[in-house]
Amino acid sequence: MIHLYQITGSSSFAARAALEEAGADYQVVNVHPKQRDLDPSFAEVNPLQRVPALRDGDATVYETGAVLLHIADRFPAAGLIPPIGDLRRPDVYRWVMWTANTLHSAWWPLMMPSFMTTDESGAVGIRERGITNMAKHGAYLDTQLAGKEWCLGDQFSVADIYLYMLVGWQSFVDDVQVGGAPVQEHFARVAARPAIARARELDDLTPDFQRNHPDMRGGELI
Ligand SMILES: N[C@@H](CCC(=O)N[C@@H](CS)C(=O)NCC(=O)O)C(=O)O
Repeated sequence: MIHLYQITGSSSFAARAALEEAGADYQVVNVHPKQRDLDPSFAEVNPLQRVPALRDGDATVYETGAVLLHIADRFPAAGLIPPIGDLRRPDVYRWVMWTANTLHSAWWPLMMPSFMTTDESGAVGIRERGITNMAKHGAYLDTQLAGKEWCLGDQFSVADIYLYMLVGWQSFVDDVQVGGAPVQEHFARVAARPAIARARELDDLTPDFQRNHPDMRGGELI
């Protein structure tokens, strides 16, 4: 049995969405964001105590990109990554690595600028630079997605799920949209998939990614 350690509406959404796409049999373990030590098994699965974290039998995996690639390999029939030897497979690696290294981390200066400096007055500049960088990433993504249905072209993959989640985070931040029409249309296409809609419902997210109950995380009031 697969156990997904999650905080609803956080990075773990991508893992849950991939498990839903795969039709996997899995159980969630809700982590309370302010009491991460409540369940000692969480630190056994991820010593960094961050979600998503997955226990799959004797294996453990954490880091969103790694969890997504593991799920894609674990459920080959779902076609969430081309098979080994298929020349489109490295495209998934590239997409997932770029998304993790660049897009995922590009949100922190926008969402939590004060965590990135000890100088209170520096937070404004960090956020402004974050907005400029996000505009560059959006422009790059527009070029990569123009004329394509999915990141790989005609095949849906875990790369689409990861990108979808991180574009959805635009709803957490005022006056920021990731990319133009190619990115936003890709977001809408992924959003319309039944498994993705189900994952949103399970995570209690609205279609534009807002939390229905912002005070309810990990199944508990915070
Ligand atoms: N690089 C990590 C980042 C994971 C991460 O920061 N997760 C956040 C949720 S978005 C978390 O676990 N926060 C829990 C907390 O800070 O209490 C990944 O991609 O999995």
